[in-house]
Amino acid sequence: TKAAESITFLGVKDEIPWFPGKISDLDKLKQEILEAGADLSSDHPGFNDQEYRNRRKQIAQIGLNYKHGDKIERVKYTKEETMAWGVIFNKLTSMYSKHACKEVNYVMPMLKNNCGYSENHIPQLQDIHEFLQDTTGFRIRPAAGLLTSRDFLNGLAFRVFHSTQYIRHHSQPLYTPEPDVVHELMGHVPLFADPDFAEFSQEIGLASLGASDRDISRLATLYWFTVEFGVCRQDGVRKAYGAGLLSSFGELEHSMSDVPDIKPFEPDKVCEQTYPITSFQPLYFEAESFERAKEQVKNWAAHMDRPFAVRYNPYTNSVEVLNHS
Ligand code: TIH
Ligand code: FE2
Repeated sequence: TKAAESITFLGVKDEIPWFPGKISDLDKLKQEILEAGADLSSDHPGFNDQEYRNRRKQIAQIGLNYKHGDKIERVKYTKEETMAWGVIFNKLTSMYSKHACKEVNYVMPMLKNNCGYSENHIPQLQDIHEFLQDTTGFRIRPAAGLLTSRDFLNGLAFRVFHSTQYIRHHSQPLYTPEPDVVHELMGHVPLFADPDFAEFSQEIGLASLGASDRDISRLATLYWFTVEFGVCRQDGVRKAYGAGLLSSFGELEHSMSDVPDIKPFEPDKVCEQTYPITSFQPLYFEAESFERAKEQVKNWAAHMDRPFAVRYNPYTNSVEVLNHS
């Protein structure tokens, strides 16, 4: 990430970090393809599998070449990859009726009908992109690898979701510490088709534009405890809406048990909470509804240390900067 927090010197605010002003500016974001040691650390199941590592490099190339407006290249997934998907797909969908929020259960049949979701087929990003365009206007961009929190959140301001395209190593389908196509397609995609959730996600994105490093880290934490690991209460019962829960049958079960701590979703507290990234979460925050959570995040963002406000122009897919002093 670029600059430090904005500093006031002789009354002049400067050092506002660069941010994308129009949707095609997202082509300028740097995507890291991490090499072993960074992404595939030695305890990763793919670390010693040279074939797996080459495969990931090959798929990452699609993200590296991608420019705004391109069609997303289709991946010819192997038999082994499709089988791994099928095992997880069946297990997860069998748990959704009981543990997933109602929005996910409403959208799943549409994904089967429109995007080829099935146990025998790994859905393609381009088909999902077209479906989301028709439902909430969300877009998918294939990502070569990890983006910084700032870049990733900035994408959400434009209703753009950066998605990985490779699949987890088949030896450990239950849980993986990094995003993969199962996590994106089972975890994130259903909710990006929900209008309230789409707005909620964009709200976090807009708050991240030109934010200080400190606020970016707070927003990334808010994102973590909602979009990734959020639970909510529906008809008096705890349900999962976080993608990290919906894509991991190990953690989905864990989050619905009485093992973890559950606290109410309050942005002021949530944004300062620390969390582990390679194991099940010991604590989840429970939202009342996406609509309410969106209002809460909006109010929180209004008090951020940022010398301007932004407004999204959906006709031009660009950001208007307001009252910049
Ligand atoms: N742990 C999730 C899974 O096994 O599907 C993946 C991730 C969630 C959040 C970051 S990576
Ligand atoms: Fe995710």
